[in-house]
Amino acid sequence: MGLTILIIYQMILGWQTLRKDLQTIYYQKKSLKIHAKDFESGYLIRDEEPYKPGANIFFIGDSGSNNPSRNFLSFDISGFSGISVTSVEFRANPYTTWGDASGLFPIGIFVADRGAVLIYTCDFDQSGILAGNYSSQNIVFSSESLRNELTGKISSGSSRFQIMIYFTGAETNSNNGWDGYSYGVPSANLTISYTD
Ligand SMILES: [Ca+2]
Repeated sequence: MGLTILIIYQMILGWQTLRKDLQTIYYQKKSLKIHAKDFESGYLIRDEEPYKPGANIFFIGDSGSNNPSRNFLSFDISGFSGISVTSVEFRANPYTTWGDASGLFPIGIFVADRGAVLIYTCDFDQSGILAGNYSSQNIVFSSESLRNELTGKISSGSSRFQIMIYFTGAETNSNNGWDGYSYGVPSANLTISYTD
């Protein structure tokens, strides 16, 4: 009797393991990597520089006139409907260092929504939802908030997922010099892990 129960128990265990393996294979995580779109991505400097379409760079820092920059990165998520995002990682690197921006950290990473358009000077004051703060210029960032915002944009059928990024510790270090980090727009990317 005891032996029969043991055999049945082990058969159930075996089936459960098999089922788990099958589930893992069937719902295997997939991932894709998308890069920020030129012409919808770049930087603005307050009261100073208008957006330069096609410049293909962005700059987290302050200017020689002590004005802060803000950066707008646009990702094309059209065609992603129906996927279930399990995680998303935002990366921006490598970078070029200008001056010393150590007093300006952290970097705030926000989700903003301008749509599939060029950047205008008035976008500088656009509001966004804070996805988190990051304390290195070598940005490898993920958060539950970022994932939730991306999920929301995909669910609502939005064609774009847009990130606004700038120093939030201090706007400027008031030293009349450029301090910060510049990046190529294509270096900004999202790795999206999902199931479908
Ligand atoms: Ca400065």
